[in-house]
Amino acid sequence: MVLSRTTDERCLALQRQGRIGFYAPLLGQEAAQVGCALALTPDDWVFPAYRELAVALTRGVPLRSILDQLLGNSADLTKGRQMPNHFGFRDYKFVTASSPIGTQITQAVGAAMAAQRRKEAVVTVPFFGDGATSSNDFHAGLNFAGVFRTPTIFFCQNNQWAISLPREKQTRSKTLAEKAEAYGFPGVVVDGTDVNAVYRAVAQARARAVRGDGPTLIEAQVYRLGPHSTSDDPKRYRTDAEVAEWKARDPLARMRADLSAAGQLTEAADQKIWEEARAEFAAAIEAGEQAPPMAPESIFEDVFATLTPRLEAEREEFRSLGRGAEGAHE
Ligand SMILES: Cc1ncc(C[n+]2csc(CCOP(=O)(O)OP(=O)(O)O)c2C)c(N)n1
Ligand SMILES: [Mg+2]
Repeated sequence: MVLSRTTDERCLALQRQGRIGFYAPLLGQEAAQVGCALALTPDDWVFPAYRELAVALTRGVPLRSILDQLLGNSADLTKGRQMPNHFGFRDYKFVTASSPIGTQITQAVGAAMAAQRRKEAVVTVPFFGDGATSSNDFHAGLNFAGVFRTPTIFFCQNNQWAISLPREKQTRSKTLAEKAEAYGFPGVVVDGTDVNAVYRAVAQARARAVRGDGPTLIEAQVYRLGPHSTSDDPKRYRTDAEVAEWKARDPLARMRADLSAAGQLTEAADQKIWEEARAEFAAAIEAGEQAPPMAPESIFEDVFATLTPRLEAEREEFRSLGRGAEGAHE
């Protein structure tokens, strides 16, 4: 949670400095993501949206790999071709995020059906927001999951806002979790600022899914303390008072208070955790910024095994402009 918070703060600054192009902070949602990810196994499949940094970190994805994607450098596994923050890590069963809202929900259900047929004891977990519960894919996905009792944990982070649209305008339902009832499986509301509560809810849902008892919808109630993304100014649509109310429920402060009260965290140990996170970030961003950019000529690769004559000609023209060399860029 501390590494995630540190990354969030630094990435917002890096974007303002023009060192990365775009970032979507998860400030306030750390406990929901970490609690959920800890209750999964490395064999489970994660289908994230664009805000799941802490899920990636908890699954063991190196911070450096995440920063490489944000930088779009030559070490970026998505080769600079994906929108920043839409990373994917095959080795960690962390499927590449796509920007259209909700598409990962049906994909996760399909993957769960495949796991069922292969008799694999794994679950699939689509991550999505309150806004995504209005998407077609949410309803199609939950319906299929209910009918086929797929091992899927629908993990909804209700952060109260879909960009500038508040939760009250998203649906007349009292909770988002209760929507599961219509599809014939349980929906659970959990305090997403409480890492232990989230962990328990997801562990229960996982046990149920692996037993063959089918899916669960979990609504983790959180708040997006930061902007929707670096392209957003939340002051235009919500009050400082509302933000302050939720800031008082900062999941990191809660975790620190709980651990201190239990005698499991000293002031010195806490400080050390923050220092280590800052040092880890500093080393990762330094290495990432030193890596050369993607070679421009690579745009001709990976679509066709053999280039079409037309693309071949375009590549020749590209080379003749002297821009094909490794690292050449403007
Ligand atoms: C199909 C589709 N419609 C609209 C958008 C534009 N859009 C991007 S993020 C977003 C809000 C999503 O809100 P929510 O699901 O609550 O997730 P959050 O951003 O709060 O984590 C919208 C409408 C989109 N990406 N895809
Ligand atoms: Mg939202």
